[in-house]
Amino acid sequence: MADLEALGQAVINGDRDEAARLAQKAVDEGVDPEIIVNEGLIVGMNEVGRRFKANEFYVPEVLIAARAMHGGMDIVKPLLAESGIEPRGQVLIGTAQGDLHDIGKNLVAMMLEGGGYEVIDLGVDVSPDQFVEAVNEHSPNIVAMSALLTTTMPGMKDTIEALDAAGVRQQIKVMIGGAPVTQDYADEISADGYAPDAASAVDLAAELVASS
Ligand code: B1M
Repeated sequence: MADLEALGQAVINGDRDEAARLAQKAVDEGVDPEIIVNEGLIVGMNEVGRRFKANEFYVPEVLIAARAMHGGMDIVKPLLAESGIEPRGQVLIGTAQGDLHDIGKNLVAMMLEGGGYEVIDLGVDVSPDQFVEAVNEHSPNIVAMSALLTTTMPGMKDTIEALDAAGVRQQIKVMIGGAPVTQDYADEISADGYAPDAASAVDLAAELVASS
């Protein structure tokens, strides 16, 4: 019988092969793909987020767990697409213009995927115009920006202003983060939310989607 608890545990253990094997086994046994994701993969990734917040897990463990989650998702994703199951929301993510630091951004993206969001990753050094263009193309729920340099933080403000000027600011929520970023800065530039770490970013995304 499909063991979704073991699937979640394989994610926590960062065992990609085991996660893929258990996901395939559940699929073969006819378990609903949404249940495999919600009661196996996401449960595992939520626990990873909790341990990361509690300083029981560090960046390497989270990255390895995210890789295992992807191993399971690779099996289930085509079935989810076929069955037309909607993700919890769509997030457009990138680092602020001029910023090449992507480790934190990648962690946030992986945790969001683990939390059931569809993530479109624009990569690093994303200009305000590129964010606007991508919003027009994808109509996401959330635009998420990461900055690690004090000198690139203004790129977040410029992006919010560009979204405003393009007339799309009201249709999306903006969340920001990164080591030098604070709640005060988020308030100052009228972002909708700030998260201090990747696990909190998932909680914030849920709040923002619920309030949109
Ligand atoms: Co650079 N770097 N770096 N660097 N680098 C820092 C950030 C720095 C603090 C080092 C220092 O001087 N002590 C300093 C910034 C000073 C400042 O502005 N305050 C600095 C500098 C100055 C530079 C260069 C200018 C150096 C130079 O060339 N003279 C240059 C700039 C390049 C550029 O971006 N244009 C540069 C280059 C680089 C490397 C390319 C060598 C490399 C980046 C590799 C890569 O990312 N692919 C690098 C690295 C690795 C660092 C340090 C060592 C580590 C950053 C990191 O990955 N942390 C960093 C010093 C340090 O922090 N000890 C440093 C781990 C990561 C998991 O944390 O990104 O904070 P973080 O993400 C966290 C949270 O912040 C949050 O969640 C994550 C997980 O919990 N979070 C979000 C992040 N984004 C979020 C978004 C959200 C929500 C939460 O919502 C959307």
